Amino acid sequence: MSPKNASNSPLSNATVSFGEWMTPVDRFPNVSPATANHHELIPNVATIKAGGTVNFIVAGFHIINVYDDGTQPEDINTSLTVPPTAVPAPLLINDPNRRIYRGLDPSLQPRDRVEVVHFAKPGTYLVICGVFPHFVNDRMFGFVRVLP
Ligand SMILES: [Cu+2]
Repeated sequence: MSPKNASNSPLSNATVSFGEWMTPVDRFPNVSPATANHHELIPNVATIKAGGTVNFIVAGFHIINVYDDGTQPEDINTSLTVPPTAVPAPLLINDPNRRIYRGLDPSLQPRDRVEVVHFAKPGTYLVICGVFPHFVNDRMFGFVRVLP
């Protein structure tokens, strides 16, 4: 069986921590305190090869939005929003221009989950958290660099 695309390359995938639980914190038995969540993508720039994937490990109340090659944070129209399905929760940024992936509505999800995103073409892709105050106030974004 021959490997396809980047599936056997060392850069076939990367893991990005999409929000992090601070320490010390006690989450037992099922507690996710918003004040104990760090709003950052780590690493801030992930590198893979075309045809590879990024495993976004989401910790906290976050929504993944991926924008096409070359999009910058300033290009995002933050006046376009959508309310989360389950309220009360902060508004979610909903700028569809050049958006190639929008993740699950966090208001319907547990506070810890994984979303796996495939990148077919080379480029530099902006990844933002669409939770309004996370992106606007905390600048919660990063990039995926996809090599040929
Ligand atoms: Cu967030």
